[in-house]
Amino acid sequence: MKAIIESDPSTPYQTWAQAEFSDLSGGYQHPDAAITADPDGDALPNGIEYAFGSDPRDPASGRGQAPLATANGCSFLLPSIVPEGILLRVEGSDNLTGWTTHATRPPGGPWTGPVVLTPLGTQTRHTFTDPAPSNRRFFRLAAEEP
Ligand SMILES: [Ca+2]
Repeated sequence: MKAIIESDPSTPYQTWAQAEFSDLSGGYQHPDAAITADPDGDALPNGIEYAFGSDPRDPASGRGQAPLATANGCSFLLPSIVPEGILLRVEGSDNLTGWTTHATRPPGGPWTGPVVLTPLGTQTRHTFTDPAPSNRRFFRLAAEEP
């Protein structure tokens, strides 16, 4: 016997996921609706799709968010308005296994360090200097529900 427990979404992310994945069994509770899932395979997890307002089921909708290397660091396209209930982090690594948080933006708050993000022109692309430069560095933008 299999029991299906349904409940209403209770967070802003869950409400968004329910709308995006309502056709799947369980809606926002379906594995494809998880904040770290990437059902369209575009390498942007649902939390980032939510933050940028892109379509989590259309791999063409989220183009342009990839970090770009600069001389001493990296630049990111960041959402100008972060939706409710999501925390964003810019993270760096030299081995893809251990990640260090460089900057954090809580819901409704500004970006905080230790690394300073500097807006470039449009206010959506930000650049920063790598605090631990080496021959090989990786950066990512992560999203989670706080
Ligand atoms: Ca995706």
